[in-house]
Amino acid sequence: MSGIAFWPPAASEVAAGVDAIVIAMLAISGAIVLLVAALLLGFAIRYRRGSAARRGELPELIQKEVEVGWTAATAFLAMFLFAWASIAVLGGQRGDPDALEIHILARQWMWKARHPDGAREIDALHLPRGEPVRLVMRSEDVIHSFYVPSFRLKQDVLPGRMTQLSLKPTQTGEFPLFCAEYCGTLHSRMLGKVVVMEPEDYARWRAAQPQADDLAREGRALFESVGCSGCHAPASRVHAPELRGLYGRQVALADGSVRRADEAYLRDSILQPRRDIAAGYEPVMPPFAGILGEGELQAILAYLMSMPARGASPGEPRNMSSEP
Ligand code: HEC
Ligand SMILES: [Cu+2]
Repeated sequence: MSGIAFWPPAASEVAAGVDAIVIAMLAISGAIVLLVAALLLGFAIRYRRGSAARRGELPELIQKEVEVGWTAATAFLAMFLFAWASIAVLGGQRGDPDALEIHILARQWMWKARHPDGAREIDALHLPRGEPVRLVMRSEDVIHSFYVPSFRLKQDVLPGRMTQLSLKPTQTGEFPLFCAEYCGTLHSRMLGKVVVMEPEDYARWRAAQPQADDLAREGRALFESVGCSGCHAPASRVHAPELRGLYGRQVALADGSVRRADEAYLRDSILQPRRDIAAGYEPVMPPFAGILGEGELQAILAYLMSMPARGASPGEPRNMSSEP
């Protein structure tokens, strides 16, 4: 990519709205600059040395009215812009439950993406046009910021905390992806591209990618090497729950509540097992927060999510058939 695109294409659903706000703010700021410059010039001429203009104290009343007037007007203007921008930006973040969920892992200095069936890519992100997408983002090290100017969207990516970005691409093509938070020596090279394709092309692209197997396989090796299997393997002497087919199931907890074992539940169960104890088990599992890196955790999660329940219903996406 060469040069700077001062007005990149508007390629997401919120882009046109954001542009309208930018133009309105430019127009308002421009009008204020003109007004101030004109007054400055006018007063400089009128009150130049030796002119006959009247000088001295302003009448008290006029002074007060002008003061109240401009304070109220600018406060109103600021609140109006605040409301307008909030509605435009937050409206797009309400999130669609059926959105395509893609995981983004940022690290010094690359962007990694993982698609629902496990297809992975680095410094590139393929998206289908016209479909709602939710990016679930985490950082493995420092704070990064996911920024796609053509989408008019930017979101910080933090270590130890998940952030989300909902969007809907509206144009096919390739759009640059930047890191917009200084994150070390090669920050300026933390670049990628977003490739928006027609939904059929995206489906074809995804099907052609190597699937989750490699990530899940990595997770399976970790499952043994960090000691999970010592308790969770069927033959273990520790009384620990069966993890096969856990993903997506309803889980009864010791406090009497029931939760769906989604990815967030699995993640919490590994990092902070004392928070949600499975009913009928002792809270003997050690917390793995600070022990597993984000990448390792994602591999283990991919492994857990890839294990089908015995007699799993078809239709559930499962992509690893091998036994634990
Ligand atoms: C010392 C034995 C032990 C080790 C080691 C261990 N676990 Fe556990 N795990 C348990 C027990 C007991 C429970 C049930 C009580 C609870 O929910 O904390 C459990 C619960 C879980 C759950 C929630 C299951 C459910 O039905 O709600 C998950 C997921 C899990 N472990 C994954 C792992 C992973 C991944 C590792 C390795 C990083 C691991 N465990 C290491 C003993 C262990
Ligand atoms: Cu960065």
